[in-house]
Amino acid sequence: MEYLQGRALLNAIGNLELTGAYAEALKKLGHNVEDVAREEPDAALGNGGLGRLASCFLDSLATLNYPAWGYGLRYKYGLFKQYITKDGQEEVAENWLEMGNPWEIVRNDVSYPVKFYGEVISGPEGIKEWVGGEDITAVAYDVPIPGYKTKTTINLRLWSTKIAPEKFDLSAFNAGDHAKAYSAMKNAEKICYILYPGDESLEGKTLRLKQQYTLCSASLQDIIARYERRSGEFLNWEIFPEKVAVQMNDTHPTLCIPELIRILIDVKGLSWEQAWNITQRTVAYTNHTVLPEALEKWSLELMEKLLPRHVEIIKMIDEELIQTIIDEYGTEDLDLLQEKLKQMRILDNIELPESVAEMIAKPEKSSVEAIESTEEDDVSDEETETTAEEDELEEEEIEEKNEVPPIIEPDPKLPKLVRMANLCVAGGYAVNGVAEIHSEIVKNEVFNDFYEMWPEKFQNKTNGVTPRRWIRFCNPDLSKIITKWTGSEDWVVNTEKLVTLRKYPQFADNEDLQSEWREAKRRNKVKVASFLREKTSYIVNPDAMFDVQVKRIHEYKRQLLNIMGIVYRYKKMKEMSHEERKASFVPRVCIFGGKAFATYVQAKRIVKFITDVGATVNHDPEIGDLLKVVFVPDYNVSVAEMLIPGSELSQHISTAGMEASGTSNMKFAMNGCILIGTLDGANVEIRQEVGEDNFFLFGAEAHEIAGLRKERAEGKFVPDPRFEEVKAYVRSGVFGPYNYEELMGSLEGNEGYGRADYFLVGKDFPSYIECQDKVDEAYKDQKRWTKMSILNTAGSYKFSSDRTIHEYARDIWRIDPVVLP
Ligand code: HBZ
Repeated sequence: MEYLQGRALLNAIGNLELTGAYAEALKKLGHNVEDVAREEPDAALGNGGLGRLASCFLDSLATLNYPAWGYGLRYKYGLFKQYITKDGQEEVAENWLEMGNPWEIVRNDVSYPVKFYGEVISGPEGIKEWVGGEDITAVAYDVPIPGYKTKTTINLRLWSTKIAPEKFDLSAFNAGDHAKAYSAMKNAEKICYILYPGDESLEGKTLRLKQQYTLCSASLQDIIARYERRSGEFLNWEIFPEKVAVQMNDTHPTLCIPELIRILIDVKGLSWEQAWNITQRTVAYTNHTVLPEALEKWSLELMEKLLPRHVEIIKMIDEELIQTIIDEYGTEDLDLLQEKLKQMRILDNIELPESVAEMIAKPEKSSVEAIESTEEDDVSDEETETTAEEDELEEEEIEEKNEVPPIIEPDPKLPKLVRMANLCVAGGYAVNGVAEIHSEIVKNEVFNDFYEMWPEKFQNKTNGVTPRRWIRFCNPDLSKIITKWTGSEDWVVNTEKLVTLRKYPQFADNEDLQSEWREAKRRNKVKVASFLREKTSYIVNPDAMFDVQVKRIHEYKRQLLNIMGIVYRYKKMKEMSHEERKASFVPRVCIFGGKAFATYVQAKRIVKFITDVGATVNHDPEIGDLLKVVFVPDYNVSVAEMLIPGSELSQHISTAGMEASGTSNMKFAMNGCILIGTLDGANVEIRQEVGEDNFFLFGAEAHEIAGLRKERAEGKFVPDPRFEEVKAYVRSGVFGPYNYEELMGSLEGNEGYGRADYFLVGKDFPSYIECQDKVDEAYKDQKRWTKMSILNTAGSYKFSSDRTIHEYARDIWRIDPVVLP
């Protein structure tokens, strides 16, 4: 559903090795290539890491000559533009297509019908037909994705929606009812109007479901049409899974599962058994989140209306799953079986199919029957003369012996839901997490019941990023140094070559390399400084340490921990004399960037807080260049390409266990930034690779979190006095008139403010600020810092998306590269 492509120009000419020639040609026309490149708007058809990962994967797929395509939607408006005003964040629609898009080719000859609503009718021989409803057309727009130093160019096929011409209500138009005539047209077009600005939060909207279904239906029809075309007279559905793999990027395209089944049965005439079997061998699922609120659940009622045939199919998959669970656990231990069904079923809060309900409710021979029959056998006339009291007693005894736990009854007060993640796990042949720690959590917590039943399905595929965009093109100065010291440009495709930079003693400690390295970083910092001045009018000193946290604003990512640490630093500075201050602190520019989901109130408060702290600190004459706090507006791929090369310290400080992987951590490490972070997501593996000495670690570990939250809930947590001091300071009003009560209260678990510091900012605060002292110490020794920086680049080789894609190709898709002659 998402591709966060950013700009295409420099990447395209870079991958085609035409940068020099293109720049020359432009020069003759009186233009500078960088200036021209800046005119291109970002293609922001994604929210954050998940969408950017898909774009990095496309670059690697093309570069490595794998036969693969991306499928997505051509949203007219991408991720919103962010403005920072005195009230915090404001959102404005992003009209990226306004000036036209030279990177797409519309394929008017490639279009498919997509249906919504309507009803299912049974034809002869049980053939189902989905009729009536709303019919739209999905048209293909192809975006070529050139690989690096290869002739392979793969395709990103984006669907745009319109009305089928015969569906235009000409008679309404002729009768003067233009509104009616246009409404079908508008309804079709608006499916692709806007990217849902989701990011780990859920909103079950009909339009979003329509988007998801449009993507799945058009893409599968396209894949199947191509399969049929290529099979010619040898069409054989049984080997479809050997030729096709569909990788679902999170649960957003889950409808691929019932849609593939629908096409195979209703259109191609296969049986249920064949279709279900083929689908289960074709589709695989990548999970990107452990947050329960981000696991998609759709209202059954809404789905039944919009996709009646798919709901029938989903119910059949649910029955298949129930049968598998019964086969696995038997009916002996009904408590266990019921628990498994409750956790694992696709349909939530919906009665069991009758056959199953009966099987569970009445074991082989019910105990009631057994008791009654023995009694009947040896009754004598006398014995039948029992009193009414005795009768009652007997009935109770019988009931007690017939102790069958009640079958999970649906709760009429709760909605009936379809759990998309469960559908993905049941329908897919592989399920993967995106970093080692995350994949363990997926197996042992999020999908533990499924893991116990199907351990062979579960895998890890640690994320990666493309070294083309994220070093070679965004950081030409550093690239030249790497090429010089590793002996060739080979590292751009074989990142293992970066390890050469570790060679001792010539390299990481080598004074020439070190000074070249520092100079490149400084030039990049100067660019950042001028960008900050242009966007925020704050003037920063390029000799200060550039300390950066850029990512979507979310409580679990803990921008709040960062800014509370900054407030602590500021307060300490204010308490010191000028001399003391200068001796104690390394000058820092603290840079934030990231978008908050428009209705995520707490995230928006955090943005407001950061900008307020900046407004106070940056104008404080006592502080001067010792501390600056800058919020970069409208963080996007292009801003990242400029900011990351000019950063020195980068923050990845999520509550342990909550960030699936993170991918900017990899980009920062590649560009010689040192990370401060928790043992979360890919941080764990980055630290392993770059070495413990070259990573600033702090905070509670994932396995401790549940215990810490419990302790907290029981009121046993004693906050650090330094944390109390910071909250009191914020409440005192130093940062302006805004009411910070709610924000500070959320860190205390005050009644009414909710979740008792659910993300454990207070708990990790002391170890965080102590770790920041170590950062200052390390930075004072520039030789040591530069060495750490070089070793981060050297140790980042594993985090190329080329490595990740090779692993998907080998372990999940089972495909080989296809090299063009
Ligand atoms: O996917 C991110 C994870 O938070 C991050 O840890 C990981 O590195 C990255 C790639 O695996 N998840 C997202 O970016 N998620 C979304 O952008 C999103 C978009 C729409 C939604 C839900 C989530 O409806």
